Amino acid sequence: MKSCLSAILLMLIVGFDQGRAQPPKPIRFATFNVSLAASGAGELIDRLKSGRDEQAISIAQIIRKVRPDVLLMNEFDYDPDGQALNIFKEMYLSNHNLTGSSVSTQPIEYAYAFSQETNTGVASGHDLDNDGVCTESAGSPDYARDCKGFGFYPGQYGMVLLSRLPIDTKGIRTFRHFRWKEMPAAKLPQDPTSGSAWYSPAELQDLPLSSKSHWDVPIHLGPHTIHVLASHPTPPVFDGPEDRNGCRNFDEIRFFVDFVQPERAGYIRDDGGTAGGLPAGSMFVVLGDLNSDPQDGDSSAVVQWFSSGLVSLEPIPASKGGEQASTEDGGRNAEHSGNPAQDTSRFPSSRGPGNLRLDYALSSKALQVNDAGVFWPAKSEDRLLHELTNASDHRLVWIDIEAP
Ligand SMILES: [Ca+2]
Ligand SMILES: [Ca+2]
Ligand SMILES: [Ca+2]
Repeated sequence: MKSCLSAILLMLIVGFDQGRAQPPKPIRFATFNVSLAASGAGELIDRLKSGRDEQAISIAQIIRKVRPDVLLMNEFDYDPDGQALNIFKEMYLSNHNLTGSSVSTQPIEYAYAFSQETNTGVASGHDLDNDGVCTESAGSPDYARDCKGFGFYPGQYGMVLLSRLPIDTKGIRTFRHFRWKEMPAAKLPQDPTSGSAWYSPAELQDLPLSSKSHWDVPIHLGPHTIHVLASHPTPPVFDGPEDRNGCRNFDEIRFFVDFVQPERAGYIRDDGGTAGGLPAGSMFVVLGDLNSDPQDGDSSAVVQWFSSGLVSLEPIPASKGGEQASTEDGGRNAEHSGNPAQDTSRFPSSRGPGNLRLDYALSSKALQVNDAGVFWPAKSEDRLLHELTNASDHRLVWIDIEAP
């Protein structure tokens, strides 16, 4: 009798499951420069802990609306105990009673997260901008420019990877300390007036390639592993005719292009001392604000990815909001040759570079991209959602990958 009941129960369960059988959902990967950098260490924690920080509410609403499975946040201040991140997750992302916004969204839980120190705001001990001064105390513009990565205090402009899929914590590799001079044929800047190297040998000994950090974070997807390659290369501006930031931007982007090609990755060493890049045929998704627009602005270094033949080029994430903003803002935007629907950032159009395509989610060719977008609704599409996007100067960019 008991076994008969079990058999009926089993049939019911199997029947129920079959009735619900659906094709596997695509996996949504996203990158978002959230611009949650404060003006002093620990300030972001203080701002967030009321649960009512307006900018953080808007950022959380965007994430809750788009619902990425894997999300890289750029410009989220790092603190060693992860307090700001925990508060943001609990009081904003997964909060059932998120207040202060007229947009209605469902809470979102990220069971897995990775964050670590970055080079931003860490003193180099050298005069890296060559203005004759090496400022030792945090907080001044010269201190920020002389740091290993531009920043007014350690942790500023940090990075966070959030995931609903398990992260292979033991497999994570970081490249925060990899020295720029160790890259073969590195684009090390020259002083155009003297013709000599911009950085002294002693400076190059202490200068990392990565302005924030470079992370290879493996994500488990059933029996498969997808490597998330996260970074935030320095903007190619805020320097002089030597173009030290433009040179660094180029090589920071090149690093991961080399990393996924075994024949080019031999020089790479991670922070634990392990050599080499990804094994041939690995699946990967490049995420980050790469600070490079293929057609406009001051760095076209991202073309290294587009011409590599290694990543899917279609569909290109786009939005109506980008198109609208370009027309509304005018100025430099009218001179751009890139399609404004593909812009992912909004900068001043007279004194600044205008709106650029800087943020990327690029997948290795073996992965099938079903859909892609920039979260930038036009006012005419949805005024409230449009207003949320003003919380950052960048927009969230996403791609949907078919489960392999
Ligand atoms: Ca200096
Ligand atoms: Ca110097
Ligand atoms: Ca543009």
